[in-house]
Amino acid sequence: MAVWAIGDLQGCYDITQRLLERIKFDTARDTIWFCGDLVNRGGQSLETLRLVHSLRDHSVTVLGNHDLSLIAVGQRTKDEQRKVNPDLQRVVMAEDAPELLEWLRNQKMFHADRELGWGMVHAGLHSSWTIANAERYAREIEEKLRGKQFERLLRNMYGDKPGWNPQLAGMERARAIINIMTRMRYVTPRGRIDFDAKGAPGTQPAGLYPWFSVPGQVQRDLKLVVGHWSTLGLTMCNGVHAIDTGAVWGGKLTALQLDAEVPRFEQVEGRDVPAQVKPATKNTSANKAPSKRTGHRRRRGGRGPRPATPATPPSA
Ligand SMILES: [Mn+2]
Repeated sequence: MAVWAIGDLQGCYDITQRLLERIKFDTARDTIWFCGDLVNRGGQSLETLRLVHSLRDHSVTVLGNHDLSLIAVGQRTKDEQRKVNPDLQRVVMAEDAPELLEWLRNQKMFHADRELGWGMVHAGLHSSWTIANAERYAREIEEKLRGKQFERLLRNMYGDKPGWNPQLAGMERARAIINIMTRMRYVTPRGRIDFDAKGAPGTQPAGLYPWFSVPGQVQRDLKLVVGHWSTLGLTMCNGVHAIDTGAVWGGKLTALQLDAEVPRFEQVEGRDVPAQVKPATKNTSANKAPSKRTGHRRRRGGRGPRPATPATPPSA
């Protein structure tokens, strides 16, 4: 029996299959934790979503920003759907779209397994959030997503504000939680998310910290596995294991075995051609305007786990 966590698939179906072969994934004995961002940019989002859906009894999925965007796109009119990028369009126009999107909408924002000793979230947790806090806030969003008001939530989730404050209520509270769990990379010591800085640590403006190493971090009783931040590379810091290694950008797709004595990683090569970046229609690209991807392409070749704060930018 093995429990594996796998980083952002981003619509890279062939690569996902190759990784499943590499780890000899067997539904009779193994479980996979998917870190979110199953779709978008890789060109095989529909196939990828069908694959993860078919593994639903043998896996756990937390939602990423691209997954939430896809669910939101699924609620729009056909005319509006024709404006989104072809990769997502194929998903929402597919015959089985209702089933796939309904399943996706019922996935988690945060997953914890105390027996295993691990928690999983797509982007990260606020520095003040314990595992119990994260579970509670995640359930708030999941209830809204699964409930009658899910369309209202999807319409109101876009936006960078407000920052987290436990007194927040309603849609502002939901937006703050969603931004932390699905979009955060760098934060200020006071906990404000910077939505512009996306590079590897060392490239960020002064006063910003990776969310997992900002001063005043609460002690958590579980290790965490996260995705979302492809320029970070494979990183282990303060119990946080970041495994989005940018498969869609020509990096690698990573699996981390969670029930191994020592961290065990398996990787396969990502896409040969890094994803095309084009100015997508507003709101199609996961809660934010697409950024310039210059310098985003990852080096090829072997990349073992990196220590906490890699100093070199990712571009070769
Ligand atoms: Mn993401």
